Amino acid sequence: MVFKYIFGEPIETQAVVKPIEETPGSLPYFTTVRKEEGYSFTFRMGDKDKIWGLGQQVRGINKRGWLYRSNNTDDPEHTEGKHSLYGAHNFFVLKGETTFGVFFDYPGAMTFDFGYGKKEEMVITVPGEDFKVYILTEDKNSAGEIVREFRNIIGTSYIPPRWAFGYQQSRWSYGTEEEVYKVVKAHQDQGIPLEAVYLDIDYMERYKDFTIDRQKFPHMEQLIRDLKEQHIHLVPIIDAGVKIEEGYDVYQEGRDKGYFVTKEDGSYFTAGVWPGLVHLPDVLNDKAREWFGNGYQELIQMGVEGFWNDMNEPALFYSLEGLEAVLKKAETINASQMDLNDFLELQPLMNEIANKKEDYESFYHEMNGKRIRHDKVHNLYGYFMTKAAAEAMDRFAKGKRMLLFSRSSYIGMHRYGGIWTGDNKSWWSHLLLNIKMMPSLNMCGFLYCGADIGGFGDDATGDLLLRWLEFALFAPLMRNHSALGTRRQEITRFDQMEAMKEMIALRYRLLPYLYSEYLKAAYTGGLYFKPLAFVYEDDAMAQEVEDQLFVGESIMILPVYEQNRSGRWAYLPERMLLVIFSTAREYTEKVLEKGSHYIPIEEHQVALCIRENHLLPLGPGGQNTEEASKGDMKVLGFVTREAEYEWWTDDGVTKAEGATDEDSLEAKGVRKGKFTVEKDLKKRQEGKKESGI
Ligand code: MIG
Repeated sequence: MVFKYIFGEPIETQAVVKPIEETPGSLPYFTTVRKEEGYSFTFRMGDKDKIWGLGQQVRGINKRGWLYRSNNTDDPEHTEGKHSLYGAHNFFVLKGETTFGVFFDYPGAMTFDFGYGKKEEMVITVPGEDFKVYILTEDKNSAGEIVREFRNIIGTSYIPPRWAFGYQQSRWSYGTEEEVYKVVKAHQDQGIPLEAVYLDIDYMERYKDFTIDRQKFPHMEQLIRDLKEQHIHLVPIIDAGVKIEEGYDVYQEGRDKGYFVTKEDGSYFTAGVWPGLVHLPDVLNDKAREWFGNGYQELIQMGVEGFWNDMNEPALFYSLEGLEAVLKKAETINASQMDLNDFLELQPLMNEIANKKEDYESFYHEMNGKRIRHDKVHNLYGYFMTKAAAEAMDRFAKGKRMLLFSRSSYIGMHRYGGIWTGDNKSWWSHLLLNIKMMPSLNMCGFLYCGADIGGFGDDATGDLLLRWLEFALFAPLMRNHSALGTRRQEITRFDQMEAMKEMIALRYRLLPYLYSEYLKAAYTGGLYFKPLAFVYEDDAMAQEVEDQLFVGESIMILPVYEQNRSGRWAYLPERMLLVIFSTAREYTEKVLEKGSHYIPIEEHQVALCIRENHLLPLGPGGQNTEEASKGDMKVLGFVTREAEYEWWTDDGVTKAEGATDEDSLEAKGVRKGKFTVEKDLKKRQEGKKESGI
């Protein structure tokens, strides 16, 4: 059951797409308190209550015991002391004696205190008057079913083209044509599958959106064509801010038509980002959004089939006013007479100039005929920038699935694109963070997700990259990306390259299964990455396991996320078949009983468990997703009676024209096959080595 409560006159965020009648009265479960500004909602938690959700956030899968703030922020330090990352995903399930789901459709900054202030108190604070709250309940008190209910009201998640499940290589930046060709060649020489190469900000002319630096990319059209012939897609970045420069058509048009956000006095708000001074397109305004989307057209016509949208929190290095204030302050201080107090006053001025609250409160959007101050809708900016791109793709590449993902997001954007989790670091703790974040994102509708494999900031080591690949080979978005100034991170640069290559090859063998499970998760509101707690709702141990995940219905993965480890402990909530892959073709199998086990997993190995009477189809693999989707499939299985696997697929490129959530799967192009296996237990219990399947 879904109950909807309306406070004031909420902004239409389009997060929820199913029409739901308003429920009169006040929120169940919570004590509502009217504050001077806004409301707070308090719920007394039981000792054992767990909280799942909130999407892109720091810390564990169980969100209890910390204060989270939905306030989309460009902050590259994803440490556990932080309260916000790039997304605002205001949905969670509380699971305990009572079990319910909650979604706060409020696009301004708000907080979720999950037992931070008081151990047993949940306090949700909305510092605004206008918002909607959805409360979801379900007969069996199943967290998974509540998530499904939620996913059903927010609409089908974005489905990328199948090639976007291939291995992708990025770097800030591959700055010239030659460099792109070199990266491609380095992979091809080693027989490493590669399906996308990314262009970071340096392909543009002085960081101007929708331009190409022709000095560095004189033959862009040909580059795109050449790569595509080899099944490789070139994926350019688009930043939110539009450079202020006379003669630059995007700037001039936006300025003349009034499509940028404005300050109180009606003049355009000016900020500093990569291009220098910029205006921000008012993507919350329908006309401005369509106009900004038109910018993608030229690249699409050149053959580009994928984009990544960056800096759309929106990130502000500074505002013009903010910078002026700092410089003015600095002028008042005389260096030779400066005392420590002056210094301590001066020092943070520059450090704190970025992404300032006062700046976000100083500009306005024109949304559906209403002038709205930015901070009230802050968390929608990345969502609507991505919607601009998605709508443009529908106009300029009709009927074709395109790759699209964003850094900043809000629930609702999950229908238009995926996300990458931003500027993580080459740290083992961030591999673990990646593992824990994925299921939470899935709960909020974001399925096409991934972190920068190997880590973005800081220097990666070969063992970290390898272990990371061993997890990320299960993630829909499998992209290696790293920052300017860090150690080069292509797999060809490490001693462990052969092992890394095998893990990528294994990804391609798993592709039919992973893609099938992705389609199921998207079309049925299920989780692609599932915590054990969602599979074994009555198993107390399983409730707490956060470093093993189900991927789809058949397998539980056991990633190794610590350095210098040749194995790990794992908890099996039931008897399962352990499969350890040493290469894409060689593996060992062993039945393990329910309970805790130490499992040796060498650096070059990846471990997963198949559930009893479940199957894992394996494809032939190949150099690209097209090859990997054809040909004979084998199945691995742990079959003690019989097992069946329903295999879903489609053509991988077509976007079902105008299909609505109500249309049948067939109408959306989904085809289903079936594997059935009957087997006797004896053979499987012996544990045997097979190769060359
Ligand atoms: O201020 O475009 O998260 O992936 O490489 C940094 C350069 C801007 C942040 C993105 C990152 C990208 C980088 N960008």
